[in-house]
Amino acid sequence: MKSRRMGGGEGNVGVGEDWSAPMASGSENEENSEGRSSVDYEDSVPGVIQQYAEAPSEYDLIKSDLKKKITLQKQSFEKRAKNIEEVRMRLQKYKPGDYYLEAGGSKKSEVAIPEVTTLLLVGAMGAGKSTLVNNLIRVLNRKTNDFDRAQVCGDAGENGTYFLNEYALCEKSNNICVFDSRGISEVATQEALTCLEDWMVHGVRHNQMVTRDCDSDKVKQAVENKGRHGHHKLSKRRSVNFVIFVVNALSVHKMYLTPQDGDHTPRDNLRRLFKFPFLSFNDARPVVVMTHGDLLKSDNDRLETRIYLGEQLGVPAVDYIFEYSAHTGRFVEEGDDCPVNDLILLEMVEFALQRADRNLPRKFSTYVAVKEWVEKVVRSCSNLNGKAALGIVVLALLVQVLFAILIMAFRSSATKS
Ligand SMILES: Nc1nc2c(ncn2[C@@H]2O[C@H](COP(=O)(O)OP(=O)(O)OP(=O)(O)O)[C@@H](O)[C@H]2O)c(=O)[nH]1
Ligand SMILES: [Mg+2]
Repeated sequence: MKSRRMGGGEGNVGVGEDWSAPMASGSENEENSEGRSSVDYEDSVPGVIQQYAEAPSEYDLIKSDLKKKITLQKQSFEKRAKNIEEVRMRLQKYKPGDYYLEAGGSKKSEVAIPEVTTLLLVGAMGAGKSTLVNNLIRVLNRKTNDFDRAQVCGDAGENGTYFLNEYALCEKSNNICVFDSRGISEVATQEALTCLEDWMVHGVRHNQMVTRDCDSDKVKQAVENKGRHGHHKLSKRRSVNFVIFVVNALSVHKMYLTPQDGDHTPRDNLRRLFKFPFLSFNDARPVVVMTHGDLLKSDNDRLETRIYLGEQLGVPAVDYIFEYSAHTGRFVEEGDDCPVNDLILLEMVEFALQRADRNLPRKFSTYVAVKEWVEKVVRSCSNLNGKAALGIVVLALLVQVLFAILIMAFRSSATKS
């Protein structure tokens, strides 16, 4: 019986992870609390082990439950596919901040709502990021041709994306944009992480070139020649509001089949990339899109791969991983479209927008900053006694009142002029 440990507990982003060193591979022969490995235990109590071997393990039960849930979810998508138009309309009418939920005493007016909600695509080379952009544009705008905006690389994975590219998802409203990015290879992880950190902290720009130290001189020269116009300096810098993590099901399936003593570097790099803290917004980790599932042999292979991916990334396989088979051609012929696949894409976008809006940063407000400072002073005065405390509290309150008056005066003079 194939028995693997569940990796759900490893999903805490940033908690105890070392970003500079490759992660240790998961060990199935870990020692138990008594210092004995499970193999020793099996040798010493054969009767007990026989019983356990016959009963389904906890892992197998969880896995079969997940398989059931994924199958039910698939049926639900099939049923809801006829209402795809409703979801499409919702997304077309969407405005940044629509899904914001008030919490922690902050009102919507205190939140920095962006002009456009920006989603960043992150994933390995050839994972299907550019194809996903094209499919999103096709589905959201109901296009049957003229939707291949992003340059898709050839089957050999060459000539991929070397520039950050911004695409408006809804042509009419232009309230959601997606950034296609350069794929991340297995060997350049540390450098790629630094680049990602820069995008997540400082924002992204259309046409921004992405070269890496590990690129050959020939590649660097070619990319620099392509980007000679320097157009990106004229483009607006967008803060990333949420991340869509794109994974190729075939490569995950290969990781799944790798024997325990095999090379786990690709799996460790994938986990390391996904758990890179800068990709998360508070506790919200990137939404995962699993592509290329159509190339797996059987439905069971797809299910097992998705469950394994959820386990490795530490996200729920049912609700957090959106599995879709890309439409890879330039035209969609009559009967060639698949509403279930399309609905999966739309719901994935809605999922990303909800998380983007719920994690919007608060606006920087001088008044709020002064108010917080006054509160801090008042709190620290509780240790003092008598006149000194009273004096400091009165002074702090006076500063706050003075600030409020100054702000009001400034606003009224601004409206007059
Ligand atoms: N069968 C199948 N092929 C796909 C799918 N998604 C993408 N492809 C193909 O995979 C290849 C790579 O796709 P791209 O979209 O260029 O991949 P990428 O992630 O943008 O690659 P880089 O720009 O190099 O990082 C192309 O030949 C696509 O047609 C899918 O779901 N199923
Ligand atoms: Mg690409």
